[in-house]
Amino acid sequence: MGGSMSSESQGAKPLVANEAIKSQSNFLRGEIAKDVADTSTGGISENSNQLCKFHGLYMQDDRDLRTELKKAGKEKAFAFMLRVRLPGGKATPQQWLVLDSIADELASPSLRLTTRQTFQFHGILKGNVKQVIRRMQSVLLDSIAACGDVNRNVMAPPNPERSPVLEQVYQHSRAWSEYALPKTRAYYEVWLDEELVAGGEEEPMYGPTYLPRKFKTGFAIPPLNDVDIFSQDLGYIAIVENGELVGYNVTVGGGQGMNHGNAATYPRLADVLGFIPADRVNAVGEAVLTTQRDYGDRTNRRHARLKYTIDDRGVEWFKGEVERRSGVTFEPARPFEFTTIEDPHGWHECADGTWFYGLHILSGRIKDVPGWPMKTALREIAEIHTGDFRLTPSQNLTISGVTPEQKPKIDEILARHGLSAENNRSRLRLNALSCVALPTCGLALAESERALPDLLSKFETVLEEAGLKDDAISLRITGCPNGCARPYLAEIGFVGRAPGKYALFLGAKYNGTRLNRLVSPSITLDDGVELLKPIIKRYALERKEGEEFGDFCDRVILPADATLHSVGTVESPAEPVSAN
Ligand code: SRM
Ligand code: SF4
Repeated sequence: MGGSMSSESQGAKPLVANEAIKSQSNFLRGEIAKDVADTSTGGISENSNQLCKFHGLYMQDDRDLRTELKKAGKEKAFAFMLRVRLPGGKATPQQWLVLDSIADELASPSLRLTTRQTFQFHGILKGNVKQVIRRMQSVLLDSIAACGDVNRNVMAPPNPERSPVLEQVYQHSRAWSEYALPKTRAYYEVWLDEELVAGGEEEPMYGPTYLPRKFKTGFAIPPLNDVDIFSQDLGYIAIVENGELVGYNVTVGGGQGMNHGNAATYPRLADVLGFIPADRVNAVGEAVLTTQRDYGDRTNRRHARLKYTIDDRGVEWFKGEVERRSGVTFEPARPFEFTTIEDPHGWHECADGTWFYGLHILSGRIKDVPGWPMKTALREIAEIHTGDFRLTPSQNLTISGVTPEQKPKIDEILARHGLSAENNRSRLRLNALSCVALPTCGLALAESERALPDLLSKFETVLEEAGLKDDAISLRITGCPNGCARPYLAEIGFVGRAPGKYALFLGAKYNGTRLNRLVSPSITLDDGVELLKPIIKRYALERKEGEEFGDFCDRVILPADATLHSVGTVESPAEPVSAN
């Protein structure tokens, strides 16, 4: 498969600026090395910033300090965010210790677990980036393709039961992650001082302009939909028959990002194309990826994701193209059922005699605060642990492969630092997700991670009053409509639109198979709680046997609500445009 774009798909419209940046970058090198060496500024040029994303690196600035620094006539407080590539969210204790030390010595002193099962560092000064990458490399970690217009961190069920099927699915996710990595040596040259490639480099799968936009893959094993498979550009749903993995149902065209008030952008659930044998994962993945490479819209980054390519051309056309390119004919999809998205918490014994411990971590933020030394506790665990760590798509952590001898020692550390109590929270809190947003995210329109604890406390009171203290309701909040915490798949979704203002969405299905709908286009969090109070009370009184909150809203509240708006019907204030 060659690396060229279909000119048919691009029409007569000019290509977006990112296309020239990519094609002129000599396979993602550009002027990054020069910009990083420039000590006259803490930042880098915009062109380099765009290219750095393919290396897992974003230039950011502390938005809390912007006004003050501007008044003082000073440069923005630039620092870098680095995202680790960690297929399936699996890290060794040795890797943990190195990442922990990087946070202490070379970045903001917290580790942030993301909604795609990896670590992010914030606050890395330009002069420290190389050192961070070197340290990661010393424990075989990198940040290649963690961001950028390529296949990103591949998600897979973290549930560490150590069953053969789980391990097989993990291995498939890893193999696809490796297979779809860019082949350029740019990362090694720029950050690890590898000798320059003298030319003749190629990107056999991507070509010189890579993909039109980011591309995301996930693997799920029913009945657990922890990876939100229908939000992925490409998904593999494991089909297990008689205890054996026989293959996958392939899904395509999921995505969350949209813009307020722009009906041409929308979250979308993936379509199921059909069943393939397990050994065809890479072949089908490559065909999906190259079809998107050739037909994705390179003239408009707001319309460049795979979901739009599929909606524009039709799913049957897409399926035919994938079959033609891969040589694989899809069989009819095999039956599957998802029941939940929830991570397991606490201790669980596995079939092989080991144990795992699921630890809730609010917003995935691991740091030490007075009286709550989570980071220290996890470092102590990493120092003695001989199994591994698994990061979950809900920003939680699993300590897995714990031997019966080690279990009491780990238990003691968890108890001594008060972490065992972390799992004794309301199920609302255990399930809640938030994106990073302020102060680091350049696209945030409102608070998210920093607003979540207070928002949850308010809802917990409402649930308690309604007698629903132990109900699992999914609540997700983001600082803008890009959807980094997958808010359109939450039963209650708050999506930032201006400082202190959010669009409120209700009615997604708890198992991640139905999107929610817009209920209020712009509301404060407090008003959102007030609006939901009577709805939650009604739910407590009127729900059918076993009916979940999202289903109740979908059945009872949404059609009857006169203020209901559908996605995209609301005028929006100006939003920063991401060239990500
Ligand atoms: Fe995201 C951009 C954080 C998962 C959709 N996302 C960003 C940036 C890099 C902002 C930027 O472009 O300048 C954010 C950095 C904030 C910071 O300070 O750290 C950011 N996204 C995150 C993370 C860290 C959220 C979190 O709190 O965990 C997640 C990192 C995942 C990872 O490890 O790779 C993260 N982002 C997601 C997801 C969820 C998912 O992939 O499962 C989505 C929705 C799914 C999807 O892609 O459709 C998501 N992020 C976006 C978008 C909108 C894309 C679109 O198609 O419209 C942007 C903006 C863009 O691309 O223009 C964005
Ligand atoms: Fe930033 Fe928006 Fe993503 Fe939140 S959803 S991290 S505010 S881009």
